[in-house]
Amino acid sequence: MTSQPATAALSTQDIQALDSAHFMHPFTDHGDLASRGARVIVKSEGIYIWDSEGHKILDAMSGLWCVNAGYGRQALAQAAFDQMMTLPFYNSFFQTTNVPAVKLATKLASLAPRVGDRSFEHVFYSSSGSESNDSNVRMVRRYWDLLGQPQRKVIISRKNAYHGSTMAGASLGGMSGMHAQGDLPIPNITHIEQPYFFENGLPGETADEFGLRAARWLEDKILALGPERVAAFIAEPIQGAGGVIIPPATYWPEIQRIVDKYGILLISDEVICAFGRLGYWFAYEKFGYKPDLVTFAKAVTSGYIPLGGVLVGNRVAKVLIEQGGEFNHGYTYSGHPVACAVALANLDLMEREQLPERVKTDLAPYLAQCFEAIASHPLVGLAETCGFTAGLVLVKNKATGERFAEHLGVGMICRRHCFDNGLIMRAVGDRMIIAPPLIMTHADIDEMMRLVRQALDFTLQELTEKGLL
Ligand code: PXG
Repeated sequence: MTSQPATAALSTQDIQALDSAHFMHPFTDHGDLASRGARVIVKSEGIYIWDSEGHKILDAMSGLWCVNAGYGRQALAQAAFDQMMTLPFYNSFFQTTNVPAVKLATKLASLAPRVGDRSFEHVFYSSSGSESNDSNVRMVRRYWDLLGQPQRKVIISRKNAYHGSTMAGASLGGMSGMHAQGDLPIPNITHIEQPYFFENGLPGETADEFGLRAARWLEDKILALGPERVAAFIAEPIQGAGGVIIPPATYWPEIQRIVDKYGILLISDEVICAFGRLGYWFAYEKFGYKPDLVTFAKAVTSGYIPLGGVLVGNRVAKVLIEQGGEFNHGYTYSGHPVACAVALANLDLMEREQLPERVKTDLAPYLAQCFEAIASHPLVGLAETCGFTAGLVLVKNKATGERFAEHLGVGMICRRHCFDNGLIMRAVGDRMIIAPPLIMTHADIDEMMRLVRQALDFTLQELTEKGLL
């Protein structure tokens, strides 16, 4: 294809052809993409995006779990513009700093609630969730080295967790498909089963009993490894990319008991769950546990510009700062002034509009009510919500809970009907999930649920016609 001036108007087909020829997408089968052509997203406003053919689509995934403040927020664009004209970049390596990075670290420290003996006065910056988790591995290992326990190397995570796509991030994550490519996990990372009651609960077992049993897999693993070798446990408050897996109420308190008993560090990966998604600035507050390190990214800027980082709790910060000397780790863009300025504007907007509070008192209860109603749909075997995110499981037989065969790709069929009818919903296997912008009104939620129900009806119709039910 001949190259065109950047300003030339391109047809959808032109863009798709150039896309296929030059752009390697993340997590994408390019043979598949070339045959159907990528959907070209061209603009956005509020809770909607539009494609190049003019279709209006309700974005019930907030971009990719990040546009919490919704699209088209002028204050965020203005903050980026102003900061770019003042100081677009300067590094923070060599005894220099910048005002937005300082203000943001101060702001995040003020938003992160103190729990028990844990407080968060320090922030380490990166540009993504993956990088932040790499930083966590470095900080955790450095911490134990400084305390004279260099044998404490192993980080325990969970199967079906998502902690990013770098070597360390993908290793910490528990996605078997990712481990299968690239010799992962890297050494000294191991996984326990996830707390997914619907799949792993025993007949007759209550959710609370299962929550305790699932947490004790951590203790079993610590004992099998030898507690003196275990450095940290990392987990998402609820698993996002894994399919909105919500642990039973007994899970987190028991995890806390176990990490306390063996003195191991607790990393709360809140890349998805922080900044209002579960009705709190940080989700550890909702579940009442005491992390030492908190990973953040995504909604800290509502996704308008890349920024990530780690809230470093006093236990770790004290050792790294007071005993560590130079920490030989950092990124060019650690504390990027434009990203930090956008984050400040975003947090200010979220505070003014009381988005976390709104989720807790209004949006979450309303969404829960809507998902209770959709649970009666013949294809739905389970419908559950947590804060302003939700998942439903598509089943073949509602009475018995029998699942569809994996190769049928029923989740993808449902996702196609969503997309074709103006709704973005993610499919994780046969679990359909949403995480909509936190600015929705009840009328927006009603419209979203109408589209969800329609997609389920179309899926049911297609499966019936194909004789798959
Ligand atoms: N931790 C968690 C909990 C995440 O959800 C990351 C770390 C990595 O962040 P970066 O910014 O490096 O991508 C994530 C990212 C999905 C999906 O399909 C989810 C994520 C990324 C891509 C796809 O749901 N979460």
